[in-house]
Amino acid sequence: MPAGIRRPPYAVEPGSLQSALPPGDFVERMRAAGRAAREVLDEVGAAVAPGVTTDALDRIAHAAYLARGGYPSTLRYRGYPKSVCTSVNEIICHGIPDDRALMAGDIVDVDVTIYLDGVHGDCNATYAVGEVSDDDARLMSVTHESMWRGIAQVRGGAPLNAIGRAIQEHAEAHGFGVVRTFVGHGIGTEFHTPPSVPHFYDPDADQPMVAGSTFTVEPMINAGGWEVGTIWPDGWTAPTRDGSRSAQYEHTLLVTATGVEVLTAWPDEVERWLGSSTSAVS
Ligand code: EYF
Ligand code: CO
Ligand code: CO
Repeated sequence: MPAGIRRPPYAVEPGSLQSALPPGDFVERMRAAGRAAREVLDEVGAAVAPGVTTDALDRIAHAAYLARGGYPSTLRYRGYPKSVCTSVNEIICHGIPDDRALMAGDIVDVDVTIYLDGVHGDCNATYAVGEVSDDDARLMSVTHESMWRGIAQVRGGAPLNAIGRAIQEHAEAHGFGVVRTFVGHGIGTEFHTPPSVPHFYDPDADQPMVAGSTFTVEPMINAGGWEVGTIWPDGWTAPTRDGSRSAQYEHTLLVTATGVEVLTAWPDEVERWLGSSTSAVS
């Protein structure tokens, strides 16, 4: 890790010092982190192909973070050992990159988080490795649609649980299970803060969304049941209980008085999924 890269507190060597944060508006810094995270995700996603190892994807991501002056937020976060999560097939989330080569017909979620100028930007997407089955293609497209239906509920003053209600309704209408154990999260100067953002309808999560706040929406949707199986002995990798495949997409959002700014989406995506009333990175 080059000396000039600012680290989050959990990755600072004991006894070492970092220079003061440069001044800058929080929202502007979140926009820059969101954009950088998305650039890294696109770079890694473009490298997904049969024969490529998830370690190779991790190396591409690591270099891409540093090239933007950012730190890979997951590296050393609660002891996590890599710069991205790569979750293949029945793995729901937090898969650790390794030397296994991806095979045609696999699906792989790549989850990227960058720490840039003192704030985190977090996004992920599931990629087809070569040609995938119609069932897997449907799982991926319904999961992606579900995420956008959830994002469309975001507006200052609206109840937080409107997000999960919209996601669950769409996913279950297609016969899929919505993971409950892992949820979206507040994000900013820290990687994970309140609120927890359930991707299913939680009647207790009815607090109003606050304009100016930033959080993620990152539904994990299983082709079968919603349950998480036993975490692997590595302590991180979370599979589906029934072995069915799982897909995920994630964006970092800024709540506005009238809607949402999707900090990790390109403008054409926002236009396609939300219409022109809300903005994105440009
Ligand atoms: C059993 C961690 C993993 N936590 C969250 C730590 O928000 C994330 N992705 O969008 C996210 C990514 C990672 C992460 C990578 C490592 N962790 C903590 C507790 C349990 C766990 O997995
Ligand atoms: Co993420
Ligand atoms: Co996240």
